[in-house]
Amino acid sequence: MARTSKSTLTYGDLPIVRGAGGETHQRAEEGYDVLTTQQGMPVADDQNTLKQGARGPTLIEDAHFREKIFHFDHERIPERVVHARGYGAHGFFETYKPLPELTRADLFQRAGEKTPVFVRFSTVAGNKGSFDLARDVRGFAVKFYTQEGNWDLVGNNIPVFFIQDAIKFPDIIHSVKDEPDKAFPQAASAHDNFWDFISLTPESMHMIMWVMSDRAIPRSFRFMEGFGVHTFRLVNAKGKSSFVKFHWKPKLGMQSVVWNEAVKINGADPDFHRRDLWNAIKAGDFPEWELCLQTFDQKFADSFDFDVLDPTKLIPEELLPATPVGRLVLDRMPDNFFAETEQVAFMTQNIVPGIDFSNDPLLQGRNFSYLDTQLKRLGGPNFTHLPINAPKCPFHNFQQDGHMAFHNPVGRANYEPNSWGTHIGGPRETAAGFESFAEEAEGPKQRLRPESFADHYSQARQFFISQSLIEQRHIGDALVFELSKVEVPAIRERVVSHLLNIDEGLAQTVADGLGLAALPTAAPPAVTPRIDLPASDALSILKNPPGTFKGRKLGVLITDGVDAALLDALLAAVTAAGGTMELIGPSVAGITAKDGTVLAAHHKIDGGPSVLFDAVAVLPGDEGVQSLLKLPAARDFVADAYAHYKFIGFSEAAKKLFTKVGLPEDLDDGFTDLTATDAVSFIETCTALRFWDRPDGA
Ligand code: HDE
Repeated sequence: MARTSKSTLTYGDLPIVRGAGGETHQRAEEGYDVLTTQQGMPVADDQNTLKQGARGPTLIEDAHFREKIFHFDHERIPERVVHARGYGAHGFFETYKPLPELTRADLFQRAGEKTPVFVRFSTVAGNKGSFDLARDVRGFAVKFYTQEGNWDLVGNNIPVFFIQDAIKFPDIIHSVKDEPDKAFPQAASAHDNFWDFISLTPESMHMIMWVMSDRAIPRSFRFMEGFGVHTFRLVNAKGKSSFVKFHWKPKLGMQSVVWNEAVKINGADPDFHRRDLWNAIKAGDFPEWELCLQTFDQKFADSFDFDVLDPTKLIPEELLPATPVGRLVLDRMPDNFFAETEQVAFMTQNIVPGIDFSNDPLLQGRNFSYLDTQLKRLGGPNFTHLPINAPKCPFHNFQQDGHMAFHNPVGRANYEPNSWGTHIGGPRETAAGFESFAEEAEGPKQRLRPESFADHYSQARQFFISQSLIEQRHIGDALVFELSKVEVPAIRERVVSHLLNIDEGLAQTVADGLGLAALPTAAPPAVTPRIDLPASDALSILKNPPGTFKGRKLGVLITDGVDAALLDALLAAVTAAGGTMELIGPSVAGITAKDGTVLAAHHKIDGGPSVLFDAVAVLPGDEGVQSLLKLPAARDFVADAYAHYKFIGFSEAAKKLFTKVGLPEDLDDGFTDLTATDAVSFIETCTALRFWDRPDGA
């Protein structure tokens, strides 16, 4: 029987999809158009089940129907218990210069060498279908497919963590996820369970400062830092070990949204972060990060104020600079989300010769958890055979069989040692293989938190005082918002009692915001006195502005009668700065400019609110502005851009809309009259990203 209606090609000739899902059959290629069952049997009718008579019962012998429904019923795998919502991309890591003094890791031996990588960004608390702009930590997991095996650097966009010991992980995660009786709130920490646990866990205070800061509402994955969090080891060929902290620094600089904007983005575009990454990579605007290392020896570790094994602490860059050693470039989106992003299995225990663990008790616990969780999620021990998880270097061992094994070695030898000769007998150990750093360890077996982990407030304060005043205000606002959702007053007060140990001004602000009658007494700290550490500017986003509009987006609200030449000038200026521009109109069908040109809009106004853009221009025609005055979405566009401190370019007619919205008569310096100022200067102004001097912003 012929298998295609259009050509003589058969199912067996189907091409293979590039890299991604491995030997995946192409679904929709021209000419490969015969629908078959999984067994390869051509299907004649995919519209109707097999019935006894036209209106009769469905027959169980309908194997095609049963196979189709059975497969559909099994499409889902368990979502990740944390970091369920994520988005990934392929790329490469390029080594700047060899680092043999520090490490024998193969990927750091040759300048210019490119190691393939897969990166997955995620939120922690929300489930797979939650929105992108939850206030949350972002995962930043990188799988390096090195020539000596896969190295997974499974990090976050915040350099410290809530807890010091892995045994508390289920507790912190249960507390932040939806409450078990109600099953809400989802993807939000603003509820009693979370703050109850936090208020009883002072070691979380440093991390709390970070998650209440703008770091937890990034503008894009492309504009955030990443951190390995724990102290790791690098080991060189002579067996010498150095401690290391890993940092990813975005080439485009850091940027966050404001909270009121985050709330609105979640409604306007729940996929804001994934769309951003997809659009940037598809447009060839490949995001980059530099891998920077803070390396140090035991002597430094001993002299440092905190225990380097404590994951609630960081080492300020002013004390120990982070040196760039290579760059990460993301240049290709997965072909199939499930095969790659969903099935990718990151595991902290995936390290390579030249990299090793420290005794950080959180890291040690993670090394158990990640293998265990993949078994549950991916259903069997052969998840390493999936193309996204398999090493790209040769790999040979005597592991065999199991569910869905698709690396099936041939021959007799399936054990080691054997006497079947080098080739037939299979692989052997090598002296160049991985060896654990021979760290001395002694002491009684005990469940104990070291005293060196006991200072919970000094670095929390350091983070707070390192922020600009605007960022400090955001931390206060976030705490007030979150704690206002907490129903039990005692929990609110307990949190404020910790804040008193961090910063009295902050504690007072939060107490005022919550309407507390009086400040509670400060929580008794485990260690007194708190050390007053100097501010570290590297911890602030706003003190490190990107000074570029590259990778950013201008939204232009237009109507009939818009000045097309002005739009051309704006587009040229944005493009020259490395940004993008989108048009928003009363309809997507088209806008007729003053000169008669018809322009298609990217968004109808209701679907293109100003929260989706980094800066806006409001350029209605003289007549067209009248229609905008009546549209709530147009009024919100302007009111929100203003409240979110955005730079706003405008034409004369836009002033009618400004007045309608109630903006001050005297426009502040965040406004640029585009009929009087050239587009290039306006975009230059926009590189500051926000006009924070607006007193009545959100
Ligand atoms: Fe994870 N974490 N984690 N975590 N984590 C998982 O593994 C866990 C921690 C991080 O995109 C799980 O595959 C424990 C710190 C990222 O696929 C699970 C502890 C940091 C991702 C797990 C921690 C992370 C995960 C769930 C405390 C920053 C997403 C699904 C001891 C350094 C990876 C999975 C991806 C995922 C356990 C703490 C980062 C259950 C037990 C600290 C980025 O294994």
